[in-house]
Amino acid sequence: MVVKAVCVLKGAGETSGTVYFEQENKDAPVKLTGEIKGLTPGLHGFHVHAFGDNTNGCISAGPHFNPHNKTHAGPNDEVRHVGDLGNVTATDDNVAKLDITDKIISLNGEHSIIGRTMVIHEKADDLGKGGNEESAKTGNAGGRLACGVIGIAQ
Ligand SMILES: [Cu+2]
Ligand SMILES: [Zn+2]
Repeated sequence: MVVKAVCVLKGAGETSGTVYFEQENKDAPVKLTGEIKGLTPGLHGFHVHAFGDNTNGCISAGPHFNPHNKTHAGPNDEVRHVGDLGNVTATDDNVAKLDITDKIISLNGEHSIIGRTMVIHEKADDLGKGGNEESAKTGNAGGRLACGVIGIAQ
């Protein structure tokens, strides 16, 4: 069983960060901690994308991790992509401190995010409530500022 995972976020610009994941048992929620710096103050979409591929930068990570072919939404919605973790908030010091607990992603089993990519976005995720086609796919979160592959940690 995987208990801890880690992801180092890097991009073409100034945004970078580290995300730590912890799951006490395979049915427990996953706790995310860590921080992302180099963000404009405010909300930024934060998702698990399908592929652990950064060959052409963050774009190679593909769409949101969505093994059940659902529509995009927020982390507290019943129908959502597995990878939909909503937004993180950067404060005036351009840093977002992560404190997320999620019951859908897992470090184990069919919802495992190991080997996939975390992406931090340019803009806020509208959580599927934007009223247009793109909202139901990406939440209109815009460009990919930084990303990293999620790996097993010690
Ligand atoms: Cu994303
Ligand atoms: Zn999504």
